[in-house]
Amino acid sequence: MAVIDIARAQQTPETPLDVDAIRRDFPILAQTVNGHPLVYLDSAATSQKPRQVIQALVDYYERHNSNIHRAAHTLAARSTELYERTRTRLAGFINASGPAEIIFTRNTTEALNLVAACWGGGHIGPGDEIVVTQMEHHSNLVPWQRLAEGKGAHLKFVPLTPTFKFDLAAYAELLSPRVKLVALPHVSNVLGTIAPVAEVSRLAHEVGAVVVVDGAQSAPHMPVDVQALGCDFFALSAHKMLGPTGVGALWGRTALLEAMPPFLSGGSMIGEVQWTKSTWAPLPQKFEAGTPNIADVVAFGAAIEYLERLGMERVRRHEVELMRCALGALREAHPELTHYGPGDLDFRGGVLAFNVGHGAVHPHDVAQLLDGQGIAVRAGHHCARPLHSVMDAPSSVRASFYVYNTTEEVDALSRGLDEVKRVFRRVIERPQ
Ligand code: 7TS
Repeated sequence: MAVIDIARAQQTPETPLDVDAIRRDFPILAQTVNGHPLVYLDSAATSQKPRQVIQALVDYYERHNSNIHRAAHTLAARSTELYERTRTRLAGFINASGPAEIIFTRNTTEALNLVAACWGGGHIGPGDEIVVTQMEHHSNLVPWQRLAEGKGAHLKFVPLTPTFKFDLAAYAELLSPRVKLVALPHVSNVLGTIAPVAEVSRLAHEVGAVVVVDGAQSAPHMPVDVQALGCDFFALSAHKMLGPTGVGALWGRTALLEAMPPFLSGGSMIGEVQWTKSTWAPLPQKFEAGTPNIADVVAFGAAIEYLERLGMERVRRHEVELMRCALGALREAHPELTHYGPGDLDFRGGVLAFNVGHGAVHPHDVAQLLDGQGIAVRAGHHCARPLHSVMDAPSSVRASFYVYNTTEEVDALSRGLDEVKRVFRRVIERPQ
């Protein structure tokens, strides 16, 4: 008999998340740090994991562990089925055409490197152009730098508008038949800027370029539909979306993936092997050489299931409300902060980067004082060094929100910044 989840059946995208119930699923949050309740505001670096994901990992090792796609025994069949179930679930989660379009990797970084090596290797030549943005994480910049350097191609950068949005008009100006590839983050890990990917894809396709989306900061936080986005490749990391570390995925269009050579080679990715030559397995095995991270892929399935149960529209709404609350509270109580990122929340994910006293207080000092109050934020360049030159700051403090964060935690951040202001009062008040 089907079990009807009444709470879920009554849930609409407007129903707020039950954050108290969610927090009970995250054992790590129920601790004190430096004598204060932990306030975890670093989910853009990595999210915490619910019991359901941790339990899936334990269950896998206690009951199912075996290598996949090989032996005929029961455990092997079961672990293969569990591993492939995550692929199917992820395909549904991002609306891929089918599970064969999902390639498991170690993380977003590896997924992007796969595209650079296997698509870029065959399609980029001397004089070609690769368009990226000014807000790249290094993972969506360095692989394209290396590809361009190796092939005699050129990188072009889409600028940001003065309000830290993706400059669509400047992007359109950069496009020409020389552009073979456009790579961009769906959501910036520093500014929170949401890029207009559907429009970017449409314009890129008009000049025959493929579009690679770094979805590390969007897939965890908002509904993602790769068909609606119109892109050609989409990369993500499980560890930022309630799943374990060590697993990521690349989605690509079937025709593109089929035409690409393998990334790594060896076991599991072959069709026929002779002494001097081999053929390749069909998708997706062609891109999954060797024994993959089976247990973590299985547990990633539990993370996707958890997010699906919450509903991604509700996740997005929750973060918009937290951002609204945070920007309001901090602007009022802390005029000494410089904020980076769009003020318009329709164009902004749950990422809040700032500096104190125009950067007079070093971000590491801010983070350390906040840590003393149990508040975890990240300080530094957040793997986006060139972007910081556009922000006119060598580094910044970043608070980032997720499903388990509360408005009380936003208040705690504001109180924590009171302490920063108290300690550094003289530095902050010094004329710039
Ligand atoms: N792209 C973006 C936009 C990211 O935010 C990150 C990780 C990556 C790519 C790379 O992901 P990985 O899983 O391959 O490492 N961002 C961060 C961050 O902002 N703080 O720590 C990691």
